[in-house]
Amino acid sequence: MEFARLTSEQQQSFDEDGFLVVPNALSAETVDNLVEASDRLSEAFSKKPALIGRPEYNHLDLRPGLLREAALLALVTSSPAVPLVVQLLGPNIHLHSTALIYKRPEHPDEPDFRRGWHRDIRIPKDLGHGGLPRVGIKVCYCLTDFHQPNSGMTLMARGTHLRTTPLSIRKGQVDPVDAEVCDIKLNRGDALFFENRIFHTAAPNRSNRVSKVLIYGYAYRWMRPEVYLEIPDKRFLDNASPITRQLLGGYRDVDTQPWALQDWAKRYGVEPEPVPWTIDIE
Ligand SMILES: O=C(O)CCC(=O)C(=O)O
Repeated sequence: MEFARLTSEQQQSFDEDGFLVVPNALSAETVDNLVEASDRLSEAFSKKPALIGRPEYNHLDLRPGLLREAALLALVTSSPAVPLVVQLLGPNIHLHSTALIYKRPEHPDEPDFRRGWHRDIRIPKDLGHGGLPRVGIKVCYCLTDFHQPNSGMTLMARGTHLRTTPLSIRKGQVDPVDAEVCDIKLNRGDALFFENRIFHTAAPNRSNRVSKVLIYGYAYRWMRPEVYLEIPDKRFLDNASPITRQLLGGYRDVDTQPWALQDWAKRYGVEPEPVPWTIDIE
């Protein structure tokens, strides 16, 4: 996996905002290959005619089976995005989730489908909103341009990863009054990183083209991957590169060191400070 260094500006922006735009994370040729593979996976959806007044039929959120496509499997170790994730979270990570999201244009009068502000992985349901840890990062790869507002990109509430209270939404409205809602302008090939604590929501596509993204989530290895994630078989993993093997859960347990990414991080001088169990005192 080719090295890309996380800049101090990127680190600061991610720490402050809870999200980060990585321009040109994918080459034009890679996007073409991903679109071709994604269109194959979404063929049944695309063949169905759009249904007026039924936004749930005009929106695909496909999670299982993505890694059966070679181009989507290769994306698991994509550079520069994954090297940046390794520097933000550290090397003890694996792939936690995958999603292919297509949104057909929605009529302006239709209600927002799947609009719902949330934090990922449901951690606050158990621990509350205060003092939450950063345990995962999703990388949203744009397969189409998102140049106009309301063109289907996931909305982010800037800085809310540090919030200790729920968002306040006025009755009858859909967006918070006490947070800055960001509908980020992105190009095909850009990646939007967002961490598990940031409040975000699906938003409708009011443009005149289908919006397409792939979202890959990485999290610490002590977090169980989503159940739908079909890991390629043992023979594949045994022959895969060490980093692919680690990211796809090829190690026996969490007590096994994350050798592949640990070595990689050491090689490029980006390994995190060690955290000892004990310290010597006089
Ligand atoms: O469909 C979307 O844009 C929202 C995606 C989302 O909320 C998520 O991946 O957690």
